[in-house]
Amino acid sequence: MARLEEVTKADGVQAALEVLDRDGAVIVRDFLDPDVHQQFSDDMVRHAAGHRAGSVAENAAVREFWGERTTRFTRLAHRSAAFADILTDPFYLGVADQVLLPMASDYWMNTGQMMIIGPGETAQWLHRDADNWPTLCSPNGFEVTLSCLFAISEFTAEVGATRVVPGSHRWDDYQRQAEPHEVCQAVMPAGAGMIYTGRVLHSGGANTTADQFRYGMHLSYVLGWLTPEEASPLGADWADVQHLSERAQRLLGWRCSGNDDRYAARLWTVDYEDVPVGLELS
Ligand SMILES: O=C(O)CCC(=O)C(=O)O
Ligand SMILES: [Fe+2]
Repeated sequence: MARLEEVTKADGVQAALEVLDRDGAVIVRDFLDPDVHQQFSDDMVRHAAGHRAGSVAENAAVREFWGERTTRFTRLAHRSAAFADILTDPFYLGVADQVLLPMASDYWMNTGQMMIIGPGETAQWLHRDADNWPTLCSPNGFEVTLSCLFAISEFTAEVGATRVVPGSHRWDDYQRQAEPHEVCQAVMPAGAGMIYTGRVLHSGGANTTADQFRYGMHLSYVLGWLTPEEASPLGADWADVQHLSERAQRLLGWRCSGNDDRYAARLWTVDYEDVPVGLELS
């Protein structure tokens, strides 16, 4: 069976980029700072109690993709003070800068989403996250999004560690189905994370345990000129973000894009000013 390669932060951003370029995914073993991890995990366990598994969407494909026994929720900057530290992790942003900045003057958060896979859940279908923007997901295309699945609890094969098809971002036929032997699982300890490109095939795994929950947190970025999955500034208030850096505010949609001296164009403005200026917040 295929295997995913691991790096540590000490190996450096370049080492992660090399594996990412070759395989489409790379595990960073020591991703989360232990204190941040503990605080975030405590907050998520508390919030999970208020959320049901499965979606109420009318669209059956959405309900299936979500997972009947999977609990998902977002608004993470509103729900945990520790989230901003993960959102602005220098190692993750270092990788994202290299992958996404060739195609845009900046990027913002696509979504920060808890994916808690419960006992009895079946495997999700293999997909590419860049299919959120279908015309931009093709073998000859460019990267529009970068994702990471953080293991908030340990990711074992039995509990539903993410399935990945290494190298599938480089296939010249995106209609091709993966063979079983091409699929591996991102088995990793709590605190680790798997960074993967928007063009690699992956999916949530099956949870075959009787009583264990897989706490995963998906955090992705998308080019600043594309619409993100999550309406982040509608879910995190100014009070949640006003103390954060401008970079974090931009990632969360509380600042406009295009603060690039080469261009006059700015997107996501209020009164054609930056968001806090237009709203007279700062
Ligand atoms: O839960 C996982 O491991 C991955 C889920 C996923 O890929 C998705 O919902 O887009
Ligand atoms: Fe996905």
